[in-house]
Amino acid sequence: VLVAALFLTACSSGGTSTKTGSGNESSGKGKRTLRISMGVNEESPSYAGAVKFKEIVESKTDDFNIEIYHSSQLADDRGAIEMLQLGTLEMVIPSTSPVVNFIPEFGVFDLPFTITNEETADKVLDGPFGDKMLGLLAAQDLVGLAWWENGFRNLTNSKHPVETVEDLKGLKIRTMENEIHLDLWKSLGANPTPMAFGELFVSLQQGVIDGQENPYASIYQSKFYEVQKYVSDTNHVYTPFLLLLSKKVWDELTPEQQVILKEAGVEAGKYNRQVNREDNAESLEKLKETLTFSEISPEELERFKQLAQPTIEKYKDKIGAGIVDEYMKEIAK
Ligand code: TK8
Repeated sequence: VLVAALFLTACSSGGTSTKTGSGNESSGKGKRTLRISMGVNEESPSYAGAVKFKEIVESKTDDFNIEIYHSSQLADDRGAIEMLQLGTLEMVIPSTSPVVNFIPEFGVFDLPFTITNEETADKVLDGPFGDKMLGLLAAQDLVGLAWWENGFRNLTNSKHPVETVEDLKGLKIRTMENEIHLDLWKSLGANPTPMAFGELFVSLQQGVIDGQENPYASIYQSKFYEVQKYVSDTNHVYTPFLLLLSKKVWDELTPEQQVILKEAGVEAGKYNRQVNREDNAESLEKLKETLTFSEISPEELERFKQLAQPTIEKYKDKIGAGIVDEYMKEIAK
C-alpha cells in the first residue's frame, strides 16, 4: 500500500510547484492534486462529505484537482497520518482515536460515556474547545480544517446477545489503535485487540475476533451484518472525524487558497454531519432486519459506567488533567 501511494505521489508531483491561484490553466496542468484518504467506503457519509468538499473547492478555484480514495486504498488512518506528516499524502479523514498516538490530548474524546448526545458533540466541537484542539495539530505537522462526524459507537458480535457486563466476558473485540479503548474493554471483562479498520471485515469473517464497535451507519455500510449476529445499543463513546491536511502542503499554499480549503472543509463538514445522522437512524432499522438488537437497561448502563471510571482516572494525566477538566466543563455547560 505504501509503495502504491508513493508512486501516486510521484505521478502527481508535477503540480506541486505551482503555488499561485492567478493562472487560469484549464488543462489541469499546474493544478495541485489533493488526494483525500479515508478508511470507510464510498457509501459512507465521509465519502459524501468529501464529494461535497471537492464540489465547493472546485466551484471557487481552478487551483486544485481533488481525488478521493475510500476503503483504505491509500493507507489506514494511522499510516495516512504519518504520510501527511512527511508530505507524501495531502489529506485524510481519520477518527480522532488514532491521532492520540501523535497528540495525547485527543484522548479526551475516547473517554467513555462523556459525550452522550449530538447536541453536546456539536457544542464541544464547534466552540472554543474544538478550535483549541485543532490548534494542537500543527505541532505534529498536521492542519485540522474541520470537525466531521463518525459518531456514537455500538457493539456487534457473533457469539450471543450482549445486555449485561457479564455478557462481555472473554469476547474478542477489535478496537481502534488506541490504548484508552483497549483499557476500557479490558475493564469491562472483554478480550480486546487493536486493529486497523481495513482488516476488520476479514477478521470478523474468519472468526479471528468475535466483535467490533462502530456507529450504526458504518456497521451497515461496511456490511458487518454479514459476519455478525448481535448488536447492542451501548453508545459508549462518540468519535469525531477530522478533516486533516499535511502542514507541509498547507505551508506552500497562498492565504487565499488556505481560506478556500478551510471554509469548504467546514461547510462540507456540516453536510457530512447531516448525512451521518440520517444514515445512522436508517442503518439501525436496516440492521435490525438481520441482527438481533439489544438495548442496555439504564441500571446496567450504570454498571458499565462505573467499571469504565478507573480508565478515565488512569488516563487523566496522560491526556493532561487540564484539558480533561476543560473538556468536562464544556460538556457540563
Ligand atoms: C476509518 C476509521 C473507522 C473507525 C474505526 O478509517 O477504525 O473503527 O471508526 O471508521 O476511522
